[in-house]
Amino acid sequence: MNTSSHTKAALDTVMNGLMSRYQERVPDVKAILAAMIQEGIIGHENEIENDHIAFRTLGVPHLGIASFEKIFLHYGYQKREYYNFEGKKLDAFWFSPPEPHYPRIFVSELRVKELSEEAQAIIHRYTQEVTSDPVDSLDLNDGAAVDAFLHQPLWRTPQLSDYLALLKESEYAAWVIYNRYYLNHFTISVHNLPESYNTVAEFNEFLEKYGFKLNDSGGKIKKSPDGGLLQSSTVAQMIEAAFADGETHTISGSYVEFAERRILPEFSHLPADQIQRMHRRDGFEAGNADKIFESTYTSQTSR
Ligand code: OOG
Ligand code: NI
Repeated sequence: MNTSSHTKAALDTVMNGLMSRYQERVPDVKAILAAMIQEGIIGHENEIENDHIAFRTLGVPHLGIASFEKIFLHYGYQKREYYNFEGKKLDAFWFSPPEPHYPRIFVSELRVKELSEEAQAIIHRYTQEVTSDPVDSLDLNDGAAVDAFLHQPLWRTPQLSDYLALLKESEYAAWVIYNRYYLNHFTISVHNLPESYNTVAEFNEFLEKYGFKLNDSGGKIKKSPDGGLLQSSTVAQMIEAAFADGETHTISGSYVEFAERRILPEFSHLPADQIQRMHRRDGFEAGNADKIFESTYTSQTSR
């Protein structure tokens, strides 16, 4: 095998590992796929196009995007635009995949230094256990090792009191201190689905008919100013979380997103059967993302 087939095999192992843990944690995934089959939208789960996946990180030494991105850059992903989320104190980038059948990746990072002294101290109590970049000691060509890394705790299980203190100041911080690198969401592309289901507006209607609860922050449909990217998402599923000292608490886990990428104006003359990914609106939109983050926030999960 040459280097590139090695890295592809490793990337496939990593993607499969991420998706299988995610499906176990988010029962909505299987339920949505089953509803799509029941409705006749797809014949089989493997027909789904995964628009992108997303991860959350903490901006502290040895962690954050600078560490996390090394994994996917190794597999041929390319770093693209930067996004700033002022109120949520987040930085983010998206990464385009080495081949069009792999999902894009959206990675965000909390600007920990902008939090209160108290919240910073809580975060550092955990993250200071990490004294060198953990990705540097991974063999990135060993997909199973990377899969294990992405699902292993990087720091000890938090105290419930620390989680609750963080939650008051930054819901994002609380989410990461417990969930770490767990896949935050995967995203079903709707624009290639059959007619009557190939817009976010119509797909939302189908989801609500089957009883799925959608994030309504800023409205159920998030639309980019250029009109090319429309997104919606479910409200995060709640998980029974085991904290230190045997305490348990119900907290936000992960969610599912839906994306419609419209054909760019310069390709609007192309016949429908010639339209490929490159002809559609790419990338992300800060205004949409700002509201999608709230899929795990108490304002949405407790509605
Ligand atoms: C990511 C929210 C943003 C998108 O597609 O714009 C996002 C998150 O909740 O971590 O997924
Ligand atoms: Ni997303």
